[in-house]
Amino acid sequence: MTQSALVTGISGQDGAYLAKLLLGKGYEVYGLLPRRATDTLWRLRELGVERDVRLIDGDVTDLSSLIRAIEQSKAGEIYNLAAQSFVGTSWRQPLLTTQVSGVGAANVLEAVRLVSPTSRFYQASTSEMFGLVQAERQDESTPFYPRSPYGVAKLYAHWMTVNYRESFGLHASSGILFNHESPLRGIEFVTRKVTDAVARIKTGRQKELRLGNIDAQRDWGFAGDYVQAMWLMLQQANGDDYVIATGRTTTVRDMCSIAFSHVGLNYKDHVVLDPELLRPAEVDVLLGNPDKARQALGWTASTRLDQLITMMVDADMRRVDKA
Ligand code: NAP
Ligand code: G4F
Repeated sequence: MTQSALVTGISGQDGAYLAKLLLGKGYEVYGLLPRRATDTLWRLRELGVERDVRLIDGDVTDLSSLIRAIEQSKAGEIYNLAAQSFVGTSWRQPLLTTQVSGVGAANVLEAVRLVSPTSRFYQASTSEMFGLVQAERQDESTPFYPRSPYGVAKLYAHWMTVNYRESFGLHASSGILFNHESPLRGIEFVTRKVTDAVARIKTGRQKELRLGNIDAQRDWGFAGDYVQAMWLMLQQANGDDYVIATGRTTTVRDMCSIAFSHVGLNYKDHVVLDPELLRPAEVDVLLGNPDKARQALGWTASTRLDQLITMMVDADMRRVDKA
């Protein structure tokens, strides 16, 4: 029998890669799509799967739409990727971030419990929950210390996932994913902001790139690798929590250097530090320990940062050439 999966956040970076992965495995893929005034399907289109996914009108802040989506899709696997996922915005819209990224996950868990308690559930948790890190390399037992309203909202969603697993026996897993990027990354995130600027500067469309804290360090991987880990978690006998990371960390400054030098430029000639872009509280460094995922899921990150960043610069060069 054909398996079906429901993905919230299907129009986002991970939603698009996950939809493509699941379709390739023969799933019927349903996506929860919130009503927006503009077209949000460009990522599914770029991956060539826009016509293959079945979209259901709904929103994670609206429980009844989630109940309808689970009934309609009859999904055996439910991936909750929906979020207000930009950390910077979470200080300016803390309550919306709480509703979407925190309470939204509780709504999905409730809908699963009420409608389809044997379905398997994935929660998109995040390394932002580690925030002010309490260990040099963060793993599943590292204490959390979120530093943004987004991190706090995600920590609530994480513990609700653990709680529904322990209280109701749901097959519920929390993937604590470290930063992952791709040519489909939103332009507001630092890697894509940099690779887009590199393409514009190289082709004379832009002169400078304004950045905030370039000494921040992140454990960056490729989104295409990370959605495989999501799927693997739901294939296990029981729900659990897993850190998904590369195990290497790099400064924003060094990531810029990789991006600019790929097209023969020096980042020092173009990057301008802008105090307006500093955050009220910063996560200085993230470095994940993915040993559990390697041992239990057989998962490892297969794309190096230089491969990822050059892939993103090349994609942005093609985009600006076409524009
Ligand atoms: P993204 O590109 O920002 O996608 C977020 C998705 O959520 C979009 O499809 C968005 O739709 C949707 N959404 C927003 N509000 C919604 C609502 N009220 N109801 C239903 N859908 C809603 O994020 P991503 O990078 O793919 O990340 C996927 C998930 O993983 C997110 O939960 C994120 O917080 C988490 N995560 C990401 C990373 C990372 O490095 N990428 C790391 C750890 C965890 P619209 O565009 O129409 O608003
Ligand atoms: O690319 P970022 O905005 O990603 P951030 O804040 O680490 O969050 C991303 O990863 C999380 C996982 O750890 C996800 F949960 C979350 O949804 C999102 O996908 O910023 C990365 C670093 C920060 O330290 C930031 O201060 O880059 C620094 N930075 C320096 N200048 C900048 C800029 N970030 C952005 N977005 N824009 C800048 O101009």
